[in-house]
Amino acid sequence: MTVRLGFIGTGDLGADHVRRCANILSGATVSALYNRTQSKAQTVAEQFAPEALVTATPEELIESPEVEAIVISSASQTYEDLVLKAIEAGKYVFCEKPLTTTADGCERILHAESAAAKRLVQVGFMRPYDEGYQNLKSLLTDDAFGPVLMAHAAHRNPFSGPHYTREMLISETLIHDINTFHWLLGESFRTVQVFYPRPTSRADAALRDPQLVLLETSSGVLITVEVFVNCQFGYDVQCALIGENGELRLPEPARAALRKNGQTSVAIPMDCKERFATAYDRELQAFVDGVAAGKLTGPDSWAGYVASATADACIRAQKSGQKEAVQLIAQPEFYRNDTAV
Ligand code: ISE
Repeated sequence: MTVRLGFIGTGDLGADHVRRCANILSGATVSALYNRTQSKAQTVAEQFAPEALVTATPEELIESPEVEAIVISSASQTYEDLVLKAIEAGKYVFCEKPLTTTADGCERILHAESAAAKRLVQVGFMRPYDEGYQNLKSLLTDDAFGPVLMAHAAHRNPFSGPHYTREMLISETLIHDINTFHWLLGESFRTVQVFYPRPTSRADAALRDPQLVLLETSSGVLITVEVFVNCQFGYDVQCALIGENGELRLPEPARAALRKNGQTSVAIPMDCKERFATAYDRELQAFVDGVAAGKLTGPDSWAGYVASATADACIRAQKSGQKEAVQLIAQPEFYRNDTAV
């Protein structure tokens, strides 16, 4: 069976997902494309899927009989409306993170999906598909490690575009770390606090880059996350967990070390597409396989909701300078037995 995919948003990451579908994934084909600037969708179609339909609106794509399942990588503000429309059309939908820009929007998706009585949504958190993170998770669940007490993480980008705002350090960047710890530890968060260290002079002062976020989980694990989106040197993701019996560290991506002129050097990836290339392949393959099997796996709308509700609390904490409580609704029954990655 070949799953016919429609792609909404063919910008940087969206075009990369189209390429992935055309060249790497098995069991899927690119059947339609939509982009706000239509010529961009046409260019991507010419490059990877000349037969694909280029639609004038996202609704036309969602409703097209040529499209069995939808991949959304447009601007984050458009996700809620598009995911709700896909659910209404009864179609499976893969939506990039954040599922919605605030927790309210995620709640509407939770209601719509539970009312449809069928899991239709997979959220594009790719780290659970990364081999290093999977290795961390399996060692963590090994009894020998003992309970986790603390964790330290860093999420660094070389540069942020001029469009980046102070809130986006949370809603677009930290959101990955929130989901990562939710998934790794299997618990959500109680409180959050945001600290502003001395800012870098290499970014707009209004951004307040970098930021240090303190997350406290329901069982009391304390997690520090450094978010630094203009670190200059590379796309760098670090994670260490400290347990009663030891420490676990995320491995660096495998890269050969060059010894030359009295120095050793190892390349650092420069963006997420490079750092998580294989994880992106695997998350989209899982989506295609889930659609073909009629049963999605991977990050669900509940994971999207927990991440957005925690991000909302962090944005409140950015403004208040205080510790803020994370307010979560009770987990609907519908999501309790979902298959995580
Ligand atoms: C971007 O949207 C991503 O998802 C990247 O993984 C993250 O590092 C970056 O900060 C975001 O802007």
